[in-house]
Amino acid sequence: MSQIVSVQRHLLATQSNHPDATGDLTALLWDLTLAFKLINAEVNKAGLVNLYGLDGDRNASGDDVTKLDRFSQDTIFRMMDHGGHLCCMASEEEREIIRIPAEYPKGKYVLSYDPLDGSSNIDANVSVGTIFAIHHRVTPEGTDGTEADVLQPGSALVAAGYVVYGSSTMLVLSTGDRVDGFTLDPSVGEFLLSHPNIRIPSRGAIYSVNEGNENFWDANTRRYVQWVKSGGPGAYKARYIGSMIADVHRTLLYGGIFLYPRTFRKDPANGECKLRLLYEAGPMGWIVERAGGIASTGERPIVDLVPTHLHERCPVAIGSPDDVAEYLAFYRGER
Ligand code: AHM
Ligand code: MG
Repeated sequence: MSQIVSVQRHLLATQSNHPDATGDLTALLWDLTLAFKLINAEVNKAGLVNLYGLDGDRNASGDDVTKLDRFSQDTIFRMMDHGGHLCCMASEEEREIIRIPAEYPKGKYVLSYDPLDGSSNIDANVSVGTIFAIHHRVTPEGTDGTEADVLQPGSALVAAGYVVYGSSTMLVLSTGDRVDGFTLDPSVGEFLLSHPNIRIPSRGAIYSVNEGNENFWDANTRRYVQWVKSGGPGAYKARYIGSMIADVHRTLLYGGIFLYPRTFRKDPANGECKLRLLYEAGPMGWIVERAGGIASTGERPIVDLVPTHLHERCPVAIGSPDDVAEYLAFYRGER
């Protein structure tokens, strides 16, 4: 029979592979998993306690904020502000960086997160999730963190992961070497290792993109999707949930490609992007790469982008290496 391994045990085992580790990152991740359990409990009972629906506010990117977005944002902040591991935080829901209150010690890490990705779907009971990314600070230890600590590329990540609050709740986590999945056992409130060392299939049979935007894509992306639909790489299915966390999670497990290309709707010259580099594209791309996949903007690896501001967005092509390589060949006009 296979061993039962909790996320805590797994983190300690991972830490022991790094003799120079102080345990700080392990403790930080530990705290985060408690925040995820609290959010999970709330997401599960949302319908019962009237937490569904809008909060009447707009977030830093101009989207409507739902009550569960607010709850998730507050929970992560209240869990992480006083542990002494972080110098500051940044969230999709907050316009500016989130400072650690003056009375608490400032740590050596910085946390960026999307507290509840896909939340526009929540009233229909569609899977939503939390995405998180952890960098080492670049400013002097012991001081307040600044934007410089947050504005780092995916390639400098120390750890990242996401939680899907779904039919079962799952935490997918990497501290760099490999990607592991933990399923929450609600009867004991523990994340248990269920998907050790996840590797993305080299090719899938699913493409995932919002085809409602097709008329506003660049011509090469249109040609690629037409090619897939006409059986180019084989018989492919379309799957699009509209919740990045769920679409990328499926792509990680089953293979295939998830696209959110630039759309040329409002700005015909430059186009516009939907997904945020720091809170969505960067960490999800880094995880998929750690599992053997590719994450590209079309022009370059997503993890190479150095954000110039907190709410920067970028185009996204994420998935199985063979599928994304084909998309990139189309995108560059080589096919
Ligand atoms: P959100 O963070 O406001 O929920 O927006 C991000 C979501 C992603 O989860 C998803 O991939 C994308 O928006 C869907 O966009 P669209 O509705 O344009 O297809
Ligand atoms: Mg989001």
